[in-house]
Order: sequence, then C-alpha cells, then structure tokens
Amino acid sequence: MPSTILITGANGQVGTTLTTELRRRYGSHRVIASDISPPRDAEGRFIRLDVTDGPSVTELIRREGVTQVYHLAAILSANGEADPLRSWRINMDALLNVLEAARTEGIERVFYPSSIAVFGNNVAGVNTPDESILNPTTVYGISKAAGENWANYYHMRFGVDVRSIRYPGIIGHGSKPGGGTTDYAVEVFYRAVQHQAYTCYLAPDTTLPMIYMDDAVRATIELMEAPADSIRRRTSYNLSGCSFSPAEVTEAIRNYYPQFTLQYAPDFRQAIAASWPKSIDDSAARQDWGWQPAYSLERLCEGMITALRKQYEDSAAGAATRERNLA
Ligand code: AKB
Repeated sequence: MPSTILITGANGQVGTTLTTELRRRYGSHRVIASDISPPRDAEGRFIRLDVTDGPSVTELIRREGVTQVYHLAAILSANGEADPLRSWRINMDALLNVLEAARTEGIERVFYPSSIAVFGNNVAGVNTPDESILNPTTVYGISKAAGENWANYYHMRFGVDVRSIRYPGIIGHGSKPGGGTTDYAVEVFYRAVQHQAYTCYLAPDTTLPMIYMDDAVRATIELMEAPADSIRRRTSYNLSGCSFSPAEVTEAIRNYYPQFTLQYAPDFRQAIAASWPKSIDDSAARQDWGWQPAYSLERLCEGMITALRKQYEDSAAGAATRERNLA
C-alpha cells in the first residue's frame, strides 16, 4: 500500500476522477491533490503547485514524504497547437521536474500518462502495435513520445519505477476535458442530455480509439499496483477500450434521444485526428498486467447518459429548493 500519493494536474479530466478513486481505495489522508489553481470544490487535501517549478516540486515531495506520484499535468493536443514552444516547455519541464524529484527523493513509483497522439500518419491505422515508429503530428504528441523515452531512460539509468499508458480519448462525466482532439466525444453527451443540438468539429467517419473513464482509472491503478517485474515496457503501453466515430456515437445516443441533432463542421482538429490510429493493439498490457476493458460503446453511452441525467436533475432540484427558500 502506498503511504503518500501526490497527483499533479488533479483538477483536470482524469485527475478529478482518479483523485476520488485513489482516496476511496487508500484513504483520503494518503492522497494529496495538486494543481496550478485551486479546485472548485475542495474536498480532501489540496496543495497549489506549479509543476514547472522544479524546486517547489522537490520541496513538496520532501516535506510531505511523498512515495508515489501520478503526474497528469499537461497541455493537450488541440490547445497545445496555439503556442507550440510554450506547450513543449510546460509538458517537458513538468515531466523532468517530476522524474528528477523521483530520482533524488527516492520515490517508489511514478505514473506518466502518454497518449495515442504519439502515433502519426505513417503507422498501420488499425490495431496499431506498441512498437511502431513514432512520428507525431502535434507538439503534444512530440512531448509524449519524448516523455516516454525519458521515462524509460530514468528507469534504465537510475532505476526509477516509472509506469506509463498511452491513453485513448477518455469519456467521463466527472469533469469536462480541456483542449484535446477527442473532446467532442464528451461534449456530445452533455448536449444530448440537455436536449441541445451539437456541431462536431470532426468528420462523421473519423474513428478513434476511446475509453470510458472508469476503465481508464482502473487501468491506471492496476498498472501502478502490478508487481515491478511484470512491467516489461518502460516506454508506454497501448491501452484500448472501444473505437468509434462521431456518426457511431450519435447513433448510439439516438437510442436514448431520437430527436438529437448533430451537424459537422470539421476544423484544424480533423487533420490531427486523421493522423491518429483508428484502433490500437493492447495485447502487451493484457499479457503483462492483465488488462481487460469492461466498457463497449453501448455501456459507455448508458454510463454517460445515466450520470449526466442525474447531474442535471440534481442541479435542477437544487435550484428549485433555493428558489423556494428565497420566496
Ligand atoms: C487529446 O485529444 O489530446 C487527448 C489524448 C488522446 O491524449 N484526449
């Protein structure tokens, strides 16, 4: 059992759900959430941390006796393109600060998320293997490909136990994603549940690897809990959930909302998505640490719609109570 866990980027899409799950599993007192700015609802321990500030990262880890780090802070694929050099600096400085602190402070384990963005136009687009040539098309993808190699280097050279997954697009309802190419697949559910139309920035047949948040969080924790000698890839493991296109998710949503309307207006994100695989081969993750996804597109749809309906019903009920109390 880890004694003290630090999560960077804890306010982000994955961080929000992962923090809750780690606290549920290991106890709230063991999990420190950190981010550049405070969360909206502070539950549990939160420390403000700019992870690009190396001395602050080391100081926090030393002061709090941190033994494991989940390093999630990063600028994603679409947002990263607005200022490529800044995105590169933030993503790389942050990772190197965490790896250095892990080395000097003797951290037990580090989790580093990579992404399907490491792949580019030149790979087999279907069932893309782990060991492919990486020619990413975004600065985010370049930083993740370099980051995987830094993780591997710190493991080989200094024995730091860094573990990594290449996340597909992640679909969850705990917190909205910020600045990725796969964000449409979350936004579309919010619109459908609110009976609003949606304009999708990808073309209808753009199939991408996706995963439900519950699967992504479970995979992350399973990888981190696996015995060290079962981890044979120290760059990063492909992780697959289910693949679908905007047209397919729309059809699945229409089983719940037959009137749901969606238009297509592809923008610069279409070229990014088109350079990524349609599906990835995650057999190494299955073999080495027993990965098994649980969510198909249909189950994912059911999970999203049930949770979002409840969120909107609860907030409508809350607003009605507030109005009554004011009257
Ligand atoms: C993005 O779209 O940038 C992310 C990712 C696939 O890493 N969701």
